[in-house]
Amino acid sequence: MSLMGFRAQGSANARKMKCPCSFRCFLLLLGAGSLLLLVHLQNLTETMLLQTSGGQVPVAPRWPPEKGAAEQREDVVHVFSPELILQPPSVPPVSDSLFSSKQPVSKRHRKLLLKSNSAASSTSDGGEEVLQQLRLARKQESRRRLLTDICVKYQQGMAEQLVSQRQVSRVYVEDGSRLLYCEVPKAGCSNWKRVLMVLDGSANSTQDIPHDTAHYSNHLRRLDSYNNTGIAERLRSYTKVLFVREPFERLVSAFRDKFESPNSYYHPVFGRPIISRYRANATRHALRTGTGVTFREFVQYLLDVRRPVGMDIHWEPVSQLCSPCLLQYNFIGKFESLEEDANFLLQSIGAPANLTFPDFKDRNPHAERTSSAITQKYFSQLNATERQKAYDFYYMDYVMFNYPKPFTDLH
Ligand SMILES: *[C@@H]1O[C@H](CO)[C@@H](O)[C@H](O)[C@H]1NC(C)=O
Ligand SMILES: *[C@@H]1O[C@H](CO)[C@@H](O)[C@H](O)[C@H]1NC(C)=O
Ligand SMILES: *[C@@H]1O[C@H](CO)[C@@H](O)[C@H](O)[C@H]1NC(C)=O
Ligand SMILES: *[C@@H]1O[C@H](CO)[C@@H](O)[C@H](O)[C@H]1NC(C)=O
Ligand SMILES: *[C@@H]1O[C@H](CO)[C@@H](O)[C@H](O)[C@H]1NC(C)=O
Ligand SMILES: *[C@H]1O[C@H](CO)[C@@H](O)[C@H](O)[C@H]1NC(C)=O
Repeated sequence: MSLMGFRAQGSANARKMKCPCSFRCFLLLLGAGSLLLLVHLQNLTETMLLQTSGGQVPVAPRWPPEKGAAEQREDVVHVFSPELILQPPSVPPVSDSLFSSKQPVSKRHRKLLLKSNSAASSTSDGGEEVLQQLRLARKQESRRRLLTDICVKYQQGMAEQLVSQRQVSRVYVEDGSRLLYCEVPKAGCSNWKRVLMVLDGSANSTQDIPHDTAHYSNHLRRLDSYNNTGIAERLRSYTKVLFVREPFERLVSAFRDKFESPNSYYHPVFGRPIISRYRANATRHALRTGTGVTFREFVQYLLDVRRPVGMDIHWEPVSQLCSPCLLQYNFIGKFESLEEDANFLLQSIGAPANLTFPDFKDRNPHAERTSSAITQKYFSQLNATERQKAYDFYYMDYVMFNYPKPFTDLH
């Protein structure tokens, strides 16, 4: 069962059975006045019935109906012709605190349902919120499906490989909320670390955590620090989360961050060899400090098969950094919709209601955030061949996460 979303345990009378309950498993109530419509999502009821009656674990059906993965438009809210089931969900009210470490996911989902339910029946805004949740759940489903399709196509057999410690070395663990987060630099990772620190109780609020504390205080444990049993168990049962960003934009963001402002590590370690290799008439000063690397020099380094200095996590493709085909993430968020995706995730895992995703810009807070216009400007310094090579370099990230070609002349 590779493509399942969030796993959850069955309810009271099926407690021992592990059920593949996913985001699709949301029982969501759509309310309009007194009319409550229970939307049947992806054989949801069937799943629930099996779950509560202790039946066989059903094979998760695919939704939406088969179609070329690339054609799927995740942004489109499908007008679903739901098989409406006019039957209230048989979920007991839950009274324990919204956030407790031992709580199975299904309970949280039920709470979400109850919350949505009461919201939906009292205000129309609540109904909109439910629709929004549905839309985001579908988006996740579509992202997971695309990733699986791409992995089957390009990296067949990958999922059967044994996971090595190196492959989980970027993954952070939050045992309390049973969360694994793969760190992708330049895609909101500092704020994610803050959130993880609040979740694990090492901070009260994301506001209290300065950038360096988020990155260098050793509060957060990485998955490779556990033994093989610990790794396997967590990979099997935790919610695995990945946040990605448009690859060229991520690259430009990394370049600006590391080379355009003073940096006592990147200038000497990367800047010096880059300038010395790719700049014909480098001054002594430039060679000594490694300061002033141009974007074009940086890209030349990136694309050089014999790089004078190694890779770095800030520009390493996500497809390598986080091994998405191997780890089969349950949740794929995007930097382009960071807050929306992140808050949806937080809500789904039952995070405290007052914990929302922060909006701190850590690096060079006065510099403009790298946008697609800024990215285009940087890439205009390259010629067509270089742009194509850079695209090829990030090709897997482009297709795995459904980003369109950034320039029309690319193939
Ligand atoms: C969180 O707040 C409480 C009460 O204000 C305080 O006692 C505790 O030390 C704080 N925890 C952290 C990690 O700052
Ligand atoms: C959220 O609520 C909890 C308890 O209700 C409190 O300890 C915590 O400080 C609050 N966090 C924020 C960011 O307000
Ligand atoms: C792995 O770690 C867990 C918890 O730290 C421990 O209980 C278990 O015995 C360890 N397993 C092996 C094979 O070392
Ligand atoms: C290097 O400097 C020399 C002399 O200043 C100049 O003629 C030459 O064009 C420069 N080469 C490059 C690649 O800038
Ligand atoms: C683009 O730049 C590279 C150097 O990075 C050069 O080798 C190549 O000839 C250029 N291509 C074109 C089409 O100008
Ligand atoms: C579940 O979904 C599958 C395929 O999507 C469909 O063939 C089947 O009839 C559905 N079952 C129910 C009970 O809706």
